[in-house]
This record gives sequence, structure tokens and C-alpha cells, in this order.
Amino acid sequence: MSEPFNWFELFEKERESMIPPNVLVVGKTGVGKSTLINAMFNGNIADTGVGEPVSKHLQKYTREGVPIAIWDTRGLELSSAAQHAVFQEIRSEIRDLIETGDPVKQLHVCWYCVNDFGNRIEQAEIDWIRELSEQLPVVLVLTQTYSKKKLDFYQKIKEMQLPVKQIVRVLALGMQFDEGLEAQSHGLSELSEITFQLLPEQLQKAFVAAQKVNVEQKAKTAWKVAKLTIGGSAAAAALPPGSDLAAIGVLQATMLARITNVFGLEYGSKFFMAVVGGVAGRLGIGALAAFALGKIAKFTGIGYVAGVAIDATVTVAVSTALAAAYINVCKKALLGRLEGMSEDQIAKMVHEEFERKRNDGTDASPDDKV
Ligand SMILES: Nc1nc2c(ncn2[C@@H]2O[C@H](COP(=O)(O)OP(=O)(O)O)[C@@H](O)[C@H]2O)c(=O)[nH]1
Ligand SMILES: [Mg+2]
Repeated sequence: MSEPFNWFELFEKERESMIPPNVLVVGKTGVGKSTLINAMFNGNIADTGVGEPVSKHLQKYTREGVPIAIWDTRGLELSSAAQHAVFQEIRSEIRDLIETGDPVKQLHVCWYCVNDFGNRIEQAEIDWIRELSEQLPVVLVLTQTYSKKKLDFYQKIKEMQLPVKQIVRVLALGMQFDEGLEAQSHGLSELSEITFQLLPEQLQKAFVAAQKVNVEQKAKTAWKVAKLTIGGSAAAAALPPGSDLAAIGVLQATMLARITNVFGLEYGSKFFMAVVGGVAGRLGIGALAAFALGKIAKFTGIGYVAGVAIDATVTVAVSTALAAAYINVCKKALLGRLEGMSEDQIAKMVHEEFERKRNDGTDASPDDKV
């Protein structure tokens, strides 16, 4: 009665459907590009990702399972002759990519990094920022802003009225000073927000999945994706009136896989297995729907009646509640609230969240605060 269902395959398929955006990161050596990239994205891309030299001064970093490509520059700190060589390489790369005519292959956004602490920006860089801004959206990132109160450099840059989309002050990594003084990391969430807005819509989901600094952005995007899955035409076509538990189970499994991916959570993690493996892994895909429909009170043990026809409104209501509950638990996972919990405890939590959300029917939505 429990048909085999390949969760891993579904999960991988959903993950591979995300198109990674190309982020160009420009700035002199030492301004903090690598630190920023690693603080922003899953997987320490800048240190340990696969680096593929695009040209002498341009390196493309990717990492398996993290849907983002980072184009990192080096050599901007060199002599002005060398700087021009760097500019020339980036220029020609941008041109080559434009010539492909493929919107997915373009450099989609540029983070131009300048060290806030150094208080200095050269004319060559200013000209270069202007030129880049004609090619793609540029966010000017002031790095290593140890003091939130130190605004002189920010003001100076602002007065230049550069054609950048936004100036964001960032401290990617907290800093401990002597005498117990500490500067806390800030600005990453804001940078992820503006970047998200500047990306073409088809690439936004991947960016959200790759970033690790803005949990709210993940929750919002996951919710959008879940609702599209439940209400989309694919779902309607897949679920004719009188659909049985297995069909609904596939819809819900797809929805959970998509949410998991948006949160950037690993397949096979204790968390994912507790939620998904606990319900459907052992009992079959129909059990997921049966669970959601309230036909099984607990995660394990009790079977379900195969081939039962289910009303579409009920399907939408329970799937919505399941999505809201699951997003709440994913948020908790990323906020570190599930640490030390066993698989069973996590599974129980999803179940309780789900029961709570089911009371809201089709109005169910994730909580702002978890
Ligand atoms: N605490 C702290 N240190 C930083 C930050 N950004 C850069 N640094 C320091 O500056 C050094 C150079 O940064 P890195 O990211 O390698 O610069 P890159 O050459 O532009 O890639 C690092 O080793 C850190 O010591 C930051 O946000 N916080
Ligand atoms: Mg670096």
C-alpha cells in the first residue's frame, strides 16, 4: 500500500530547476570581498568553492548545492596600468556575455566594494563605477564599517551622486577589539534585500536559497512558492476532482521540497528527514496527504485508506496549513532553535504547528515571529 517514492530525486530536480544568478564582486584586494561573500552565502564559496579562472583578473566561484555564481576580481590595487587591464578584462567579459543573448548568462548585479575605514576612493574607481553602472545594476558596498556612527565617508560618497542603485554599509563579520569592545556584523540583510530586488524574477528564488543572512526573505519567498504550487495551474491539472491521497501527496511533497530548497536546507539533514522522512519516507507518499488530512493522528504506525477521493477545497486548506507549519519550522531551524532536538522532537513540533495552522483553514499563513 505504500508506493515507493524517491524524495531525493524530487529534491534534486527542484534544486536543479533554480537558475543561479551571476554576481560580480569588484574592489581592491583587502577591502573584504571574500569575507563578504562567505558571510552572505552558504558554503564558504570564496575560500573553498570551485574557482574557475575566467581571465587573469576574474575568477568565477561556484559551489555544488549553492545556486549562485560569484565573479570575483583581483588586481585592482595594482598600478594604474594594471587597473586598466582589469577593467578591460571585465569589459570584454560583459560584452561576451551580452553577445550570447541569453538573459540567464549575463552578469546580473555588481557589488562594488570600497573600504569605509580607508576613507578613500580614487578617481579611476569613480569613473569605473560610472561605466559599470551603464552595463548592469551596481550596489556600492561600503565594507568594514566598524562604527555605525562614522558617517563621513558615506556622506562624501553620497554627495558624489554616483549612478548606483544603493549605497549599503556593511560589516560582514563582527570584530572584537581590546577592552571587550565589540562591533557587531550588520548590513548583510539590507544588501540581500536590495540585491533580490535588482535581480530578474526568474533568478530571485535561487538567490534567496543561496543567501544565509535574511531569514525573513526566505520565509516570504517560500510562502509565495508554496502558494503557487498549491494554486498553480499545474496543481489544478494534476488534481482533478476526486484525486486520491497519492496525487495529493505528490503535490505536497513537491511543495515541501521547494520550501526546503528556498531555505537552503540540505536533503538528508536531520531536520529534513524528521519532517519528510518521518511522514512519507516510511509510509509512502499518500501518507503525507493522509497526515495532512488528519487521517493519521501520529507520524508513524497507522495506515491510510488508498484511493479515497478528496475535495479540492480541503486539499487546498490542508496543504496551505502544512506549508505554513513547515515554513515556521524551517525558520526556527535557521534561527538555531532546533539545536539539540531529536528527529522525533522536531517531527512532533511540525505536527503541533500543523494542528495549530489547520484551525486557520485557507487563511493559514506562516507566523511573523516564530
Ligand atoms: N572583522 C572583520 N574583518 C574583515 C571584514 N572584512 C574584511 N576583514 C579583514 O580584512 C582582511 C581581508 O579581507 P578579504 O575578505 O580577504 O578581502 P578581499 O581581498 O577583498 O577578498 C580579512 O582577512 C579580515 O581580516 C569584516 O567585515 N569584518
Ligand atoms: Mg579575496
